[in-house]
Amino acid sequence: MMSKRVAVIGAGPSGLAQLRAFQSAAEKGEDIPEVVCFEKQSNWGGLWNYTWRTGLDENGEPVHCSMYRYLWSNGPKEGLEFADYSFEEHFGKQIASYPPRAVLFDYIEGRVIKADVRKWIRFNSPVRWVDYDAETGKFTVTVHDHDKDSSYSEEFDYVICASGHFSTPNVPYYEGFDNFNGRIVHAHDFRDAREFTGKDVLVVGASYSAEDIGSQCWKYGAKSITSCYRSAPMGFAWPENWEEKPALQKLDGKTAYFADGTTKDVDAIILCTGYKHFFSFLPDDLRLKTANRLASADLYKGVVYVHNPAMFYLGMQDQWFTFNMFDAQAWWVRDAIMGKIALPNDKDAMLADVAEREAREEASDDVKYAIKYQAEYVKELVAETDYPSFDIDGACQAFFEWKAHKAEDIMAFRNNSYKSVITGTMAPVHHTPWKDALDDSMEVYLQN
Ligand code: FAD
Ligand code: NA7
Repeated sequence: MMSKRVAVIGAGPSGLAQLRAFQSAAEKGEDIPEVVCFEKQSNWGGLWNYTWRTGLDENGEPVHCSMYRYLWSNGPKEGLEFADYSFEEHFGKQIASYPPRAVLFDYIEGRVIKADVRKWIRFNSPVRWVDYDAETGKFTVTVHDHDKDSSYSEEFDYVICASGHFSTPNVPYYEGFDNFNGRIVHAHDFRDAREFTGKDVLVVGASYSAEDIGSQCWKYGAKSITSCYRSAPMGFAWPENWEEKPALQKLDGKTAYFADGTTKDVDAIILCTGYKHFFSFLPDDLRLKTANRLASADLYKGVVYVHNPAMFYLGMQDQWFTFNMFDAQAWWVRDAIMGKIALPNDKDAMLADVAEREAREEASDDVKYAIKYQAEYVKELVAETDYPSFDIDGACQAFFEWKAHKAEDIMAFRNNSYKSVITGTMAPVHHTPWKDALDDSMEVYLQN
């Protein structure tokens, strides 16, 4: 055993990728550092670990989960498949392309059960604070153990922050909210679309949450959906009881006013207005400050914190690629920590890398360009480690088809299937069209 100690904050898909990366090196006989993963929740899986709770959890901590019942993958699973653990290996057969949350949770969990890394995780253990001492070159991580109801601190040589960035809601205020006689809820606290059956629902925002939560409400019988955008409409061919309007201006009683002068009476308002990168446990000198974009600020190679290269971040980018990108990052960070990859020894070189990534991202606002941009990033990292290489262009192809299927019919895109870039097998067509599949349990989904 190397004497170095590594702290991983969070056991969601990113943190678990990090544990699997170290375990795979150990499996090959390499000398790995001691890895300790701190997880605030009582189980792993991050956002994919569903809870009915909202607000504060059983320990009084902010609830992490932003997922909701009936959530199915919003992109094809062929874009996120682990290169070292295929869907076929996990389920014993190929499955349809847009699995519900419970199915993906099972898949994420399957790989780390196999790797036997649960023993590295301390659950019910929110990290409260991290300090870096330049003299000793060590981090002090302060944690609250809710099982024992006690706080303690330990020293580490490296810290990897994998705490996610789709959990702390961005909640705007609009005039008239205080006097509105219905429910106003952010997407983070949305749980069951059946709450809105028969209601006129206003959805604020024009990105994934607005599209999917609006679609859930539509599927489970809302009377009407009105969505409104600040910058640009989503522009899909919506069903007849869904209307897309420009920016919300104010509420007066139950009446919503929009920028084009039109109004609509609504029963409930769902704010799908995005999330904040929020790290209450990090001091100024370690805390990442970035917008939700593909080239995050201050991260060399998208993972090394330029102001302290013993501090790493996983999964902080906006995401086309998810699980396989977190893997590429985790394998790369592992190798940087284990000395197999050398980091530049001056900050300017790292900042130049960040600037180059930002400029390249800003060169086009075309969606295909953005998907390819992130694909190139995944390729770049995969090429520098022993993470199994896979057909990343093939994954892009699945994303391009997905985009076209959404444009064709937003309420039917999940009925399509794609080819695995890991095993080469075509996914079966799901047995029930998405709009009619009201039971999204794993048992029902796998009945193909
Ligand atoms: P998270 O999943 O957020 O995990 C972070 C972990 O860190 C959590 O377990 C949390 O409890 C823990 N943590 C946080 N703070 C602390 C602390 N102080 N101490 C200890 N532990 C802490 N991606 C897809 O690929 N397909 C989809 O269909 C999809 N749908 C999504 C739907 C919604 C509503 C949202 C919000 C996201 C969706 N995503 C989807 C994207 C999602 O970001 C990734 O799939 C993935 O969950 C990110 O993994 P992560 O580990 O980086 O972060
Ligand atoms: P996103 O993708 O960050 O989108 C946030 C949306 O909210 C976007 O349309 C914003 O409009 C809009 N927004 C933000 N602030 C406001 C205010 N103040 N008023 C009106 N509209 C606003 O977040 P999502 O929750 O949709 O998606 C996050 C992840 O969850 C994603 O990766 C999915 O996988 C699931 P803008 O375009 O900035 O004008």
